[in-house]
Amino acid sequence: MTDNAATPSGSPMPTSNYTAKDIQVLEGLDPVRKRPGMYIGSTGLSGLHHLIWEVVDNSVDEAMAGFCTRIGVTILPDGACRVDDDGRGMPVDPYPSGEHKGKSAAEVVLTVLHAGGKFGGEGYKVSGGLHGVGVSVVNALSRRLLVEIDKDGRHYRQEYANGGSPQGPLAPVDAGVDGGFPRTSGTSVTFWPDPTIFVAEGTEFVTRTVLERLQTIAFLNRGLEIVFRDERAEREQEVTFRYDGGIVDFVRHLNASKEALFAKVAYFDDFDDQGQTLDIAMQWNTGYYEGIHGYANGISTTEGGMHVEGFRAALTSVVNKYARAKNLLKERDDNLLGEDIREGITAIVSVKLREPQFEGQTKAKLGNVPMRSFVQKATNERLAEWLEENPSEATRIVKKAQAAAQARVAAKNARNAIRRKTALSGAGMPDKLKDCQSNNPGESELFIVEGDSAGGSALNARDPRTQAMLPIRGKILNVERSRLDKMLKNNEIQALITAIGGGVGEEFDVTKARYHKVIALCDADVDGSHIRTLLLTFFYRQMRGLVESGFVYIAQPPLFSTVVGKQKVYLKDDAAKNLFLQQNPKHAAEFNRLKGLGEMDWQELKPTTMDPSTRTLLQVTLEEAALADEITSILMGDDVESRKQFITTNARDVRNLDF
Ligand code: 0RA
Repeated sequence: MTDNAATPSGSPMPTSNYTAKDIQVLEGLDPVRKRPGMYIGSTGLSGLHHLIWEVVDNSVDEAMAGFCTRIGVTILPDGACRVDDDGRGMPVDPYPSGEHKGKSAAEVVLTVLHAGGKFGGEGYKVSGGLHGVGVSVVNALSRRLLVEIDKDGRHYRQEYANGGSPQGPLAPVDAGVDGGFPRTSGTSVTFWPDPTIFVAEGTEFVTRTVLERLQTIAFLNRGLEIVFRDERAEREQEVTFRYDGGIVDFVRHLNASKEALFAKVAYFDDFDDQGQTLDIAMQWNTGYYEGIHGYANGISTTEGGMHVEGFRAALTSVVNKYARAKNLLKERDDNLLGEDIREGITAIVSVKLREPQFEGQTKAKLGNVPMRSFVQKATNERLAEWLEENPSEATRIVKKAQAAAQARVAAKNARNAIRRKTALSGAGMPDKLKDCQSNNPGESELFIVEGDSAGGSALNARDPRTQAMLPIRGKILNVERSRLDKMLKNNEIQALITAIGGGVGEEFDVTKARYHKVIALCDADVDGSHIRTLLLTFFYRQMRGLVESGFVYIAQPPLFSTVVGKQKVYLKDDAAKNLFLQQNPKHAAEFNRLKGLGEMDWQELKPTTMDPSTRTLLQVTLEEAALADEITSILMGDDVESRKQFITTNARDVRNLDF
C-alpha cells in the first residue's frame, strides 16, 4: 500500500513547487486562523490544550479500532508537544485523482478541514474527536508542525510552517523518530502552538491539566498505555497510565479516599447493532453524596444528558424491584426514591456513539435521545442480574437506601418543626441572637462569634443599628459526617438557620436572607480556623446561594499590637508585622501577640475588626468555600489514610488550612 507513496526515492521536492499549493492550503485553513474560537472554543489555556486533545484523540481512535496499544505525550524542552503512537501509521498513499491528486492522504488530513477520520474507505465506527474538528485545525494554529509516520519498514516525514503551509511533500527518510518508545509502525505529530494566536494566556502547557486528562483517557480505554513525559527544564518527569480494569479502576480511584460499602465494583457493558457501546461501573461508599460521572466518546458530560437520565431511571426501578422481590421492602412501605438509592454512589457511565450532540450551557450535556433507552434497557437487565448474583452487596445497597429514606423523612420533619417554631414565637429568633434594629438586609450584618467571652466585647463594639451578633459555643457539628436530620437538631445550626432566615438545603432562598453580610468572627488560632472551616463547609453545602451571592465574609482580627509614640498599632498577621518592620527599621517597642478575641477589649475590637470604616473583611468565594468543604471531607471523613496523607503533605504549609 505504501511503496507508491508521495514521492519515489525519498528526495524532497524543491520548496518552490509548493508555493501555489501553499496559498491554497492557507486559504483552506484560513477560517480556522480567523476564528479559532469556533474550532477550539477559545484562544486561552483551554483552547491551547484543546490542540493536544485533538491530536491525542486521533491516536485513541486508532487504539479503539484495535491497532494501537501505547500513546506517548511529550512536552519538549522548547515547549512543543509531541504525540506518538504505535498504530498502523496514517495512510501515506497519494490521492490518485480529484482535487487533491498526488498529495498523500496524510497531507490531506493535515491541511483540509474536516478531512479526518473518514478517509481510507472504512473509517471508524465512532470517533473520539472532541468535536471532531480534526488535526488540520492543530496545523492551522501552529507555527510549525512535524508529522512522522513509520510504516512498512519506512520512516516518512513532512513539515509545515506558519499555520499549515507544507515545506515539502511527505517523503521517506533514513533516520528514525525519537519517540517515547520503539515501534515498527506508528504516527508522531509534533506541533509548536502559534504565539500570535494564543496571545492572551500564552503557549505554555500546564502539566496538571495534561496529566488529569491523560489519566481519564487511560481509565476510559482499558489496557491502553499512555506515557506522559515533560522534558522542560526543571520540570522533567515521566508518568505512565495504564488501567487493565478500565472504568472499574476509575471507580476504585474515585472511592479511594472514601469508605466503600463493599469491595466489589459492579460492571457491565453492551453494544447495539449500530456499533454504539456503553460501559458502566459503580460502587457505593458510606458517604451521603451522589457521584455519577457521564462520558460520551471520552468527553466528560458534566451537565449529564440522555445516557445519565437512562441510567438513573433504571437504577431506581431495578433496586426497588429487587427490594420488593426479596421482601426487603414490605408491601406497606413506600418505594425508595432515586435520591435515596443514589446516596453515596460512585458511578461511571461511559457511552460511545456516532455523531454525539453536545448541548447545554457549557456544551457538556449529551442530547442524543436514543441513548436514554439504550442505557436504560441495558441497566435494567444487567444490573438486575448483578444484584441477583451478588445478594449480600444488593442487600447493603437496599439497606443504605432505606436509611437514606428515613433520614430524608426525618429531615423534612425537622425542617417543618423549625418552620413552625419560627411562625409561632413572634419573630421566632433564637434567644442567643442579638439582632440589629434595621430591617433592611442590604445594610444588615450578622457576626457569628466564637465563644461567649468574645461575644461580650463584640457586643459592645457593634453598631446595634446594623450589626447583629450570634455567639457560637464550641465546635458546630461537622456537616460531612452527619446527615441533614442530625444536623438540623443541633442547636447552633438551628440558631444559624433561623437567624439568617432563608431556609436551608435545596430550599435555601437567598432573597429571604435577613443579612447581606454574614461574617465569621473567629480566633486566629487552630480552633478558630477549624470553626471557620466548618462554617464555610456548612454554607457551601447548605446555603450555597449565600456564598454565590458574595454574602459570606471572614473578619480579620489582628494578631499583633505594638506602640508607636502614643498610638497603638494593630497588625493583622506575620506578613503585616514583617512589612511594618521593613518600613520602620528603627522600631524598638515590643509586639504583643493578641491571643484571642476574648483578650481584646471592645475599644480594640471595634476599629480593627468591626467598624466598617476602618476594618478589612475577606469576602469568601465559592472556590474557597469548596476548598473548605474538601478539607473538611478529608479531615473529618472516615478515611484515616487520606487524612494522614493530607496532614503530612500540608503540614509545612499550615497557612493553607487557615481561612
Ligand atoms: C485511517 C487509516 C489507517 C490509519 C489511520 C487512519 C491512522 C490515523 C492516525 C492519526 C494518528 N495516529 C493514527 N494512526 C492511524 C490505516 C491505513 C493503512 O493501513 O495504511
